[in-house]
Amino acid sequence: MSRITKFSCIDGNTAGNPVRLVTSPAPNLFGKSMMEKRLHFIKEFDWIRKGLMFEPRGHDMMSGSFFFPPIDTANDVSVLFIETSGCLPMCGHGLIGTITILIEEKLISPKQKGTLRVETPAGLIIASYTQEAEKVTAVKFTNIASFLYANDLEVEHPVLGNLKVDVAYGGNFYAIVDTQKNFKGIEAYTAGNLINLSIPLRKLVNELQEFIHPEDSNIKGCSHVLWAGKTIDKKATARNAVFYGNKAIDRSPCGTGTSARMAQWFSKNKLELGTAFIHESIIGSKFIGTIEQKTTVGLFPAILPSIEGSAQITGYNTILIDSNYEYAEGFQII
Ligand code: PYC
Repeated sequence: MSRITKFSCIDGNTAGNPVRLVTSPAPNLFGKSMMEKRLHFIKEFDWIRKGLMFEPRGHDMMSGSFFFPPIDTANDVSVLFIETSGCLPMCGHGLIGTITILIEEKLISPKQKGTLRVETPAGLIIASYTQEAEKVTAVKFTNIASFLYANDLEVEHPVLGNLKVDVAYGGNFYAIVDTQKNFKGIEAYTAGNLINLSIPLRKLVNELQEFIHPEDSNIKGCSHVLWAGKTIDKKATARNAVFYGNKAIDRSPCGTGTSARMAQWFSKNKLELGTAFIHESIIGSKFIGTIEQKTTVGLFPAILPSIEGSAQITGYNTILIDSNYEYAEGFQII
């Protein structure tokens, strides 16, 4: 029997990267936290993610979210991130886009205008937004605690040769490749080159050691690769291209990547509390990061980074998933 599910979505874009907010229907998820609800979604409802993110309804970079009433009534909303790469514990560009759409479309009523307490699988995030008339012009959120997890790992990359790599956590684990003898910086490579270089690098890094969040073992594995390079704008602090999933290069500066990068710089005394970290993406779009506070995660010295950026609604989209269609769960060409 064929079952057709009709999803109402609002599409947006944060600094170049897509955000598809599903406004209905949302699956009924069980769990005492968003992490538990995320696990329920992955077990029973992953067909929705695949159908809405991959071709023919999405594309290699597609990214989106669902929103739900908060689990703790002191908060405003809870958010589940869906991407071609899976259900990320946290997604910075996704959160900026989701908040912009929720507020501009009046889909939620914040308890306190201008502030939102958002439950995500990675933890509680406090965000603020500014609005001019109906338009949300900026969203700033204080991310979960971010920290450098491993320093100076050495890998023998099949194309680049010997590379030194740090791994930091900013909501996802990032292998960070700074410009060095065997890596000339992102300006010397195409996006396609960076995808091809990332796939073996991520595999090699994960073979070297395990990456497990000290306070939540559901968060494990180095899923993202952050390649560094020269800034385009002289006012920017740093530039990066983040690889994730099987074929995605983030068009935005990447919120969780920027958080991981700030944690790495902080632990190397390259960035101080309160100093603006203007992070550029592969297309030159920007987020402003700031280290708001020092903290610890398990035995790791850590920071609470804030990320500021803006997003734009690009369209209203009604999407059908017919369970009988051979591409109900989409496809990806690798
Ligand atoms: O902004 O955190 C982010 C993100 C993760 C993957 C793509 N964007």
